[in-house]
Amino acid sequence: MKRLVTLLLVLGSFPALAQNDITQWFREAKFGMFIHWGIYSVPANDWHGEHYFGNAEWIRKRAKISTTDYEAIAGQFNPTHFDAEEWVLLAKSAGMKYIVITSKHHDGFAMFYSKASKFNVVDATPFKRDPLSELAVACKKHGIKLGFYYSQTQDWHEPDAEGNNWEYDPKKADFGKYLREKCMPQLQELLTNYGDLGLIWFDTPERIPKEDSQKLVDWVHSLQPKCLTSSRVGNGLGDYLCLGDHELPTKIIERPFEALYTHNDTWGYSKFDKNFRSPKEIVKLLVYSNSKGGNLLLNVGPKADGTLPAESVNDLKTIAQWMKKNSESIHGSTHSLLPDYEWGTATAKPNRLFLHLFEYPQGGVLRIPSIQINLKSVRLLADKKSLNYQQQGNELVIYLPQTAPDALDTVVELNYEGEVKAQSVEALTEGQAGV
Ligand code: JFZ
Repeated sequence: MKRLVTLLLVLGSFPALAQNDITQWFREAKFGMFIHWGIYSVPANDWHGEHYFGNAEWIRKRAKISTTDYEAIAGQFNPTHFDAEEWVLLAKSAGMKYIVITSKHHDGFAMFYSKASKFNVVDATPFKRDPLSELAVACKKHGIKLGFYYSQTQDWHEPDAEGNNWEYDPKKADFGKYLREKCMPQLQELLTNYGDLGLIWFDTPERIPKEDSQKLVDWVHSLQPKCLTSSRVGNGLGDYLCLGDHELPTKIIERPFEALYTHNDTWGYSKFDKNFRSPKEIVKLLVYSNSKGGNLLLNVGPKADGTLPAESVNDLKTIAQWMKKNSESIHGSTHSLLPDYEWGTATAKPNRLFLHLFEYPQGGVLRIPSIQINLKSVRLLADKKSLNYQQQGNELVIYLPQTAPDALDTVVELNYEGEVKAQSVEALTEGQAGV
């Protein structure tokens, strides 16, 4: 049982950011696109007729593919339909403010031109183009921040890195050598050749020693002081917190954070996976992340031909329609100090509260118990139509249309003056250690 206590809420006074806070853009972004793209999109979970389910970017390890066979896949990777601007515009229309793409996943293949390893998209594929540089240009043109995922510890192509225990003996691995000769030089390439980056998304720290995690964070900051590092760099370091995969916080987290979700049940593209989350579920994840003070990073897995799965394109277009009418409740907003309710949750700006109705109340009558608020107006955010309401004692009753005006998420905007007193869940702040 959650113990309820009455808190005095002063919604205009969120903690001020230090002037030089490099996380500011990230805190304001709210919604990002994660892209897991690599040569694993060629087998797409189908390895010589054997079907795999779940994370398609793990095919090499799961099927214990040899270096020779895996390198041969690169020879088939030719995504001629890739159009960086199309991806960026789709993300932008859905209200996403940043894109994070796999520059090198655990398979060790660089999706960028690299002098540090021949196992890269320009040298090892018939495509010969550098998709990350095309993406960097398109992001810059359309005002979207770009971040690179980089698997710093696992690299199944390298005997000295972690992960490939079917071909190499982990006891003989010289991790320092791999760091010096591949990981750090490639990070330098990424941080030098693609303009200003928003972040480096490190992942699966595994057994990385603390001094190496620190070395990587320092390396990134020495090359681009404003570039953020994710907490998965390991050992409690990093500039912002990545939650566990498919994890939503239940409490407000003051530290900048990101919840991350796949669209279906894999990060990389799988031929077999049609189990996509609906646009409504995605908006709900976005709103609940925002209602706890953080971002949602939603993944898409492009195909080997360079196109996005039709489901991802369609669903993001549906979300774009919702965003057009309701973005004020996301961008420029953050958590309120109200609890979650059975119908949904709230986000806030100074003097405004946004109620997100995911479970539309019976007959359109919304009852909020235990709230003292000096209301100026109550409206539907999408069309600014005023709604009738009543305040009796500490109960607020809002009279909405009988049926939901927006099946995804109907947003009610409360404009108020002064302070709000509401019944709230105790200890709303902090918690959630994450990864
Ligand atoms: C990692 C990767 O192995 C995976 O392929 C994908 O890139 C994903 C985003 O990150 O997988 C993880 C890492 C951490 C957790 C779960 C899966 N976790 O902490 O819950």
